[in-house]
Amino acid sequence: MNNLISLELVRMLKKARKITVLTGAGTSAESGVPTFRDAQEGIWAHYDPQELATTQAFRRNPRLVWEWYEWRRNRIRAATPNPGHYALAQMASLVKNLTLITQNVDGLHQLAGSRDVIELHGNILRNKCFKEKNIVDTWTENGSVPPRCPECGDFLRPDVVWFGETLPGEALKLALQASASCDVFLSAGTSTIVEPAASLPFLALRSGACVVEINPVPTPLTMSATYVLSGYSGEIIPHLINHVWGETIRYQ
Ligand code: BJW
Repeated sequence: MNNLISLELVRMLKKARKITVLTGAGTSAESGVPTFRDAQEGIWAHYDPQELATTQAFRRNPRLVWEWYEWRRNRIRAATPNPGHYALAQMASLVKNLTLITQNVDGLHQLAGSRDVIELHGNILRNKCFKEKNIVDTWTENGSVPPRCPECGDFLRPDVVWFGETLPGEALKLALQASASCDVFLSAGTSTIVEPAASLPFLALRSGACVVEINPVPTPLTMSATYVLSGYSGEIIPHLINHVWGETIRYQ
């Protein structure tokens, strides 16, 4: 894999003062969490997003949506971080200023030790009130599926961002700032299709950053990226840490 990483890229990463990383479902694929759009294994190969990941779908059939999320949560609770997650957590200690933005809702970056992760699409392990949107940690089980908000009695729903919903304002603001002000932007394991996250690497490019894509498959970013490292993030990111900073991965 050495020949994948050019000397120029090594120099660029070594001298970078500010690195911004955007991750997507592909970075958790090696932990056994299914991606969304991969043809065989992707979630949308088996389920229709319009039936499950919109407020309209929840209104139509809250029980179906809740149970689908429960099934996914159980898979995610059983998953553990992979070497790519650990390598990104370690990168934060090697770079002066590293911002980690994720579209993932699985919390695996945090489990690997990353701090201050910007979660653009929320977190599947949290719940909020469908009506009031406040986070709800505990409720009484009375047989209702989905369970009810202890404050207002409306349904609870997962604290994730569905299609057509706006992203958490502060997270998006920080992500835009970090993308517009970095020297190097790493885009790992995302199809670069879902907006507004998909615009972040292009914002970085326009702002003069070097953009590195890590993905086994070409995406709408590939033609514009400064460097493309074609392969799995769980292999490439640990290799970068080793090759650029001379460190081996610590598994916490
Ligand atoms: C590996 C690998 C390995 C595999 N290593 N790589 C402008 C234009 C057009 C449309 C819009 C627009 N602005 C807004 C929209 C509408 C919409 C949108 O973008 N639609 C597109 C489909 C076109 N966006 C929204 O609705 C967003 N809201 C918004 O913008 O509000 C304002 C607004 C609303 C309406 C109109 C206009 C403005 C909200 C988006 C919310 C996304 N939610 C989801 C579900 C989260 C909850 C849940 O988990 O159920 O988020 S959808 C899903 O996609 C999930 C992901 O975070 C997101 C991105 O997916 P990701 O991470 O890229 O995964 P995949 O599967 O697509 O790709 C995996 C990649 O990994 C692949 O490339 C593999 O090759 C690779 N890979 N193994 C490295 N080992």
